[in-house]
Amino acid sequence: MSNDQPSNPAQPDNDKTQSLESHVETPAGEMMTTNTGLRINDDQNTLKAGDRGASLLEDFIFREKITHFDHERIPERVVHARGAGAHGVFRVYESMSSVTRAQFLGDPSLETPVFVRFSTVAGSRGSTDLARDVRGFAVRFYTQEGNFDLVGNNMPVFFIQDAIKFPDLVHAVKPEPDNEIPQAASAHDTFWDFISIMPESSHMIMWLMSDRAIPRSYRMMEGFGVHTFRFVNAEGVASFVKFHWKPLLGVHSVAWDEAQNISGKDPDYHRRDLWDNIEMGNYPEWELGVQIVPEEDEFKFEFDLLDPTKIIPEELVPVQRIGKLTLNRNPTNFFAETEQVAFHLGHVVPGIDFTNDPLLQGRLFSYTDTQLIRLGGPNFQEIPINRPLGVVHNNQRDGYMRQTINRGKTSYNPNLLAGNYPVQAKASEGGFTSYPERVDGRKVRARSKSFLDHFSQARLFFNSQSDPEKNHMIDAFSFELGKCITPAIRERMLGILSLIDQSLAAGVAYQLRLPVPPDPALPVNHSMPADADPADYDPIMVEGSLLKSEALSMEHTVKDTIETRKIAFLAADGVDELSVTTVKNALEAAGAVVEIIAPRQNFVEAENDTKIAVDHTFLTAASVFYDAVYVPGGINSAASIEAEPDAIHFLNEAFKHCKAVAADAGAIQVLQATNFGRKLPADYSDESVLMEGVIVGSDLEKVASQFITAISQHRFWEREKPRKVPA
Ligand code: HDE
Repeated sequence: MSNDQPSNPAQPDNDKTQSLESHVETPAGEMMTTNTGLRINDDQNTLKAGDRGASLLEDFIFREKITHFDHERIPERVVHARGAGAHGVFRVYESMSSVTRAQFLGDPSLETPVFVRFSTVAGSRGSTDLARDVRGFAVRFYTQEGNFDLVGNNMPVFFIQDAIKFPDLVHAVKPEPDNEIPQAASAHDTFWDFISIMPESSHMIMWLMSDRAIPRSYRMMEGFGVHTFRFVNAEGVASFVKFHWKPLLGVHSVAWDEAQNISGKDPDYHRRDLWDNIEMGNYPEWELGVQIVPEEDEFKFEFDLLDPTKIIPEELVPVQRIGKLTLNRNPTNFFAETEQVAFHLGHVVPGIDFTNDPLLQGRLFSYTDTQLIRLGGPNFQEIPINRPLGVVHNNQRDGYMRQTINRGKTSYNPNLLAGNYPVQAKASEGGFTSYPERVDGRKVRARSKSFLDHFSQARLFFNSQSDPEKNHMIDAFSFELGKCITPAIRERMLGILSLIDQSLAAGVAYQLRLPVPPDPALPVNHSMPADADPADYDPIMVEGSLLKSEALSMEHTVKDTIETRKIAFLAADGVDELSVTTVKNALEAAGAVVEIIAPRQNFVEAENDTKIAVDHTFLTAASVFYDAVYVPGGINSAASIEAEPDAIHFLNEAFKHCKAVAADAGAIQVLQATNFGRKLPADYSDESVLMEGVIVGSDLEKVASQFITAISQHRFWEREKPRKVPA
């Protein structure tokens, strides 16, 4: 092993990435060796008896190489198999020591190294990034007090309330066991069969059928710890806490048709987007948010804080933004880091503790257990990416692939032979002590009555969506149920939907051409206790008084930046160079990334004979990879683009997917050749904004600035109103 070069020296180092360097192998300038360090003279031919064979068993070089190859694969994760990782750092803004004794949250001068892995849940390792699915958002903090893993998702609730149902849920959503179809998709019978008889999934299903399930980028997703955790301060005072990650670029999604297209054209879309942006120095950032509830307020809510199918609406307990996560370094090796990282929500530090959420409790068992089969034995914590920053001292010994060389004769405690070392740490010395929550009760297999309202928050979610978001959900349900082949499943699901919202059920029923289930005449407040007098009933959350939560709709997300957005310029020979550079410079100054798409590779020759580098052709690019499109002027270029069916399709598709489109007035003929520009007058006079999100003009500075405003809106969903825009 040698440790000369980090893979990308421009990306910052931290204590963890430096510690990984001692394990890095770099082949530059080195000779090839066997695993025992013997230099290899011929790696092209096996050892044979004569040049026509047979091969000799003696060939230890061949045997070593092939044997290693034969054993290269490890089992993929049973869920979250497909993922992408990155290194980074976290820093708290102000000390949180009043609520938690966790050191990394108590000291703003501390920069904590992190490793993050994003994932989809249902698909295999090689499946598409753009599946309609939950996204994993697992963050490891390498703190001075040990590793803390916040193993969350991009949705704040879960399908089930009790961990014992997890294998059933996963078996239902994974490809069906007889023919292993479909891959990375929930749109099939077994999933909806299960869901249609699991009303506790109702809230999560609303998130899954919303646009949150098809993010534009990992960099534009929220993250949630889901369960209620506990903070404990140095005085031993506890409070409940929900964790959030808020992306500084806002929360954005693609259109479903766009997602399906991307899945075919670039199944690595999210992985590539994360990698490329870190390489470009566009470091993704999130703020860590916490909702803190004092212990004494545990029962003040209409729902149970221990129920993982419930959120605490931000209107009831605001999210405090307490620190920032920045991802600033790509892994050196996918397998060594992203594949071998072993997250576990039982990896906590003093000051962070658990609650009795039955899903959380079950996860505490599952994560270590799964690493034993996935990584092959009990020493997986010694794999470089899993090691904590400090040295590990305990009496655990041996096992497959042991790396540590433990000095001394003792491997037990107490001992006198070695002075009783390693010695237990007092709480004041950083020793972890569990929060002494009082627990007593009978042994029962039961579900708490406080977990039984499955519909109020599902309804709150639907009510909180904008009209386009609601339409997308109706379409998503109609797609998914439309792919189910057993009619009874569709009918049962309509029954569930009608308990959530009658207009939702009616919209889906219309598309499935099934009767709308009868209006269940829902009570205003589902979970008001039976013995309560409605006049006096005044808990913190009454559904009637919290009909909508702004935080649940993506309509209210960050829409004032085009940073890192990808814009396609469609150009051909004869393009007006000024038109390209003026708009390109303006977009790049605002932080966007511009790529030139042309009929042929390499370059286009501008009107003024300069050569402009081409990034892609219509063969290798597609509109679905970009957030917006610009058509620069130049008579010959415009004529060539107009005559290029793939270019016209590019524009039609971008329009269909509600993206911003702009053109130099000199390229008006290109827009006139599209579905949406057909009605433009031939004698077009400079008007700038033609319709929402479509800009044409000859004042290039003005076009650029209007284009920037339009791109920052992300998508013009209004265009879908007449529904089904052709492309
Ligand atoms: Fe997981 N989950 N999970 N999960 N989960 C795994 O652990 C499990 C749940 C989550 O990038 C597995 O190392 C059970 C909720 C993420 O490596 C496994 C239950 C949430 C990742 C497992 C849940 C998650 C996993 C598979 C119900 C959001 C990927 C491989 C009680 C808060 C981590 C592995 C990575 C991975 C079990 C429910 C998030 C089998 C039993 C709720 C982000 O241990």
